[in-house]
Amino acid sequence: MPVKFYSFKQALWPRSVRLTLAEKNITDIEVIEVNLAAGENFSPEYLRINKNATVPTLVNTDTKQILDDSTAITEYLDANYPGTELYSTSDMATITHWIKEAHSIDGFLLVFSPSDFVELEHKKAFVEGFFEGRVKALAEFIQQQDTPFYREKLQQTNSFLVAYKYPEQAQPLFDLHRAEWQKAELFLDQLEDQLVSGPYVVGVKYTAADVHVIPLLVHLKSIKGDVVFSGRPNLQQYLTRVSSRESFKLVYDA
Ligand SMILES: N[C@@H](CCC(=O)N[C@@H](CS)C(=O)NCC(=O)O)C(=O)O
Repeated sequence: MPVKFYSFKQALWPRSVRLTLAEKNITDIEVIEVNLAAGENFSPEYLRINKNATVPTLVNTDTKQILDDSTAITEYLDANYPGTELYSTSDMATITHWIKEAHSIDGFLLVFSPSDFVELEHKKAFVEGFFEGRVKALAEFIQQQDTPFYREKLQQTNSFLVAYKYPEQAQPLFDLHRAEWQKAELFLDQLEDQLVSGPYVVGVKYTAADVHVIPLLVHLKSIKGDVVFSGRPNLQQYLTRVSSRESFKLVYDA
């Protein structure tokens, strides 16, 4: 298959692409798992197709086209494959607005940092386990090729690990987490208002805005639990509604 989709099942933004594939019933794309926990995204081979070392990436080996961002990929898939239209021109401005809003929240920071000592204890084993393979991979790649990018990634990873190892030094990470969570709460409040007219983000039609908002919503719920829905009944109903779709089941139950 000439089109290859580099993904990681547990990661946030590849899920927008996976929802798109499912909604449009696209099956002739090869899915390649890039294990972020093992630092596979930092390999020199992967950096050649995605200099940011992120998933998702879409590569068309026939045309040599490479897309290294989930928004660009969902746009491309919608424009180039038949099936349900996810970007309707009449709603484009609203769709683009909600996609941008969803991507302005730092899902990486929220999942890997704690907001306080209780969360720190709660997340410690998971974060240390996830980062272990990443640190090992980065150290190995640095030996092969000592680049500022690798050094920066290693330093960033270590700054998280230091906070878990020495909680008395964790306050700066608590502050970063709380500021980001405040931003996320604002996003959730705005989405709650937007969903008054529902049933989907942009109105009566399920669009690319849903394809990007849903993974963020599920991600935030997995980090913070039902507090995400506290005082936000529209959001709760929305998630119940979209989770009954086949695309959601394919992405989240598989
Ligand atoms: N703007 C990018 C963001 C992609 C992104 O941040 N992906 C995360 C996973 S959800 C990643 O690959 N992180 C790399 C890492 O953990 O080192 C997009 O929408 O594709």
